[in-house]
Amino acid sequence: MPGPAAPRARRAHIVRAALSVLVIGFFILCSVSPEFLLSDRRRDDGPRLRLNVLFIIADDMSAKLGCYGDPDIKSPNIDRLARRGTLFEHAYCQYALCNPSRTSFLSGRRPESTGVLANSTPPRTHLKDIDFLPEYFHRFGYYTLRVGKVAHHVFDQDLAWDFAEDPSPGQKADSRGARRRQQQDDREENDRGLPAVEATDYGDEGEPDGIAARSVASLLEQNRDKQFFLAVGFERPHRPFVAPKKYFDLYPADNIELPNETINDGIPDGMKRAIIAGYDACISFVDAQVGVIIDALDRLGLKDKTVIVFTSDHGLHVGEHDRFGKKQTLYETTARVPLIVAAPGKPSAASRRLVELVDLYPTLLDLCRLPHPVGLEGLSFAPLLDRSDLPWKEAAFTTLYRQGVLRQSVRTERYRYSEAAGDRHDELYDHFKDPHEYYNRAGDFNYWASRLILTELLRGGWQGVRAEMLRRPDKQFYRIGTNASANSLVELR
Ligand SMILES: [Ca+2]
Repeated sequence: MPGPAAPRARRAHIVRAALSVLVIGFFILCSVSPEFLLSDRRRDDGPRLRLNVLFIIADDMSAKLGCYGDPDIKSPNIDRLARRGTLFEHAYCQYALCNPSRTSFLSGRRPESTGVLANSTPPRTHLKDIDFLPEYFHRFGYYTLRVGKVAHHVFDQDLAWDFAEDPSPGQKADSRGARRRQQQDDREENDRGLPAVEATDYGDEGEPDGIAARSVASLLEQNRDKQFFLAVGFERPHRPFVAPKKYFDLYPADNIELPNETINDGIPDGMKRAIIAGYDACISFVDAQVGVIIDALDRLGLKDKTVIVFTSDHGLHVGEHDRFGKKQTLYETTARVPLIVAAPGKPSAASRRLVELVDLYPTLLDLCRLPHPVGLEGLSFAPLLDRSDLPWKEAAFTTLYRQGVLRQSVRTERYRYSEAAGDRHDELYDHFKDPHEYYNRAGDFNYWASRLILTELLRGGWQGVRAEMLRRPDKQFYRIGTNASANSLVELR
């Protein structure tokens, strides 16, 4: 008679056999293809395998860089970032002022929806329940870090981050720097609104942006094994135009060429040249800080795990249209921004397609394989990172609210058209013939048909452009508005 030990022996045999199968199977799997395991986990969207995000934002930086074809600007670090990613030649902000622009791209919504049209309006005034970009990434297990000005600085606390730091020379460097800068800020008020300019005798590490870049390098090292979303906002080239002297040495003021449109406005030419030189020096200074961050990322082996974005909240007039240190216009100078996106595995390219800062939110979600929340008003341009010349949306929109009047501007491949409610002061510029926007064609009979099309394009707004893009990938024709009749098909270009 078999005792009670027999079933136990059978069970033990079965368990041993099952374990053997599992172990042998595991080794077969590993020997065939270690990547198989990796790809399998990728199919599961394993959170550990999602890409990190490094989001670098400059303040008031026009697309005035070597990689954008400016032969006078020294920007070797941003240029090399452009060579390893996609440089967008026609990227536009939604509002040429800090807080409205930043609130827009951080919320993924346009200024008309955020209701934030001034620097004094808190970002959540009309958006209480939404996730801003870092908050959404946090929901999916990302460790979110902020260094410097990402939202408009007085409202940076309104967005939730896992870690936040505001570099200040008063904390880590010689306090003379902070005092001197304050004096410059005060001087701005007494100087016809012109930006103060000063070359300092500090090293990069004594300036706020230098501190920020080195802090980011350190944070990358500390968090290299985490899945992170790290945003760094530089203070420059926003006024006052202050940077270490070595960057001013790159731009002798006597060599600065004034834009053609400068007029006799009582400001001495020498002062104008000094302001332009100061702005250019600040661009090169920020470029060097970008280099510090990119070098750290590469040194830490994070290049193949991290999406890098470089952009600015809007551009700045520094001589163009005879404005010095001015934003809040709807000219190309302020609406256009530098934008570079470098993602692992994507080719190096330059894209002439129209993209908008409001597109960044869904684009980053796509690159990190996160779902889209409802309410986003941009369009992911992730496909352009694979094919930079894909047919794309026909128009970009920028808004401005001043003195009680809402002005809106639409940019197509060829034209910029801006108008205010009530059809006052319309402006139409033909970028094929007039890239500096010297000649307003709004009243020119030769442009009446184009103006009609652009007016309707502005009326249809971003929804009309997006709807049409999804329906008509061939892009030969544009259907005016969203509810247009069949005979409203018009050739746009
Ligand atoms: Ca700004």
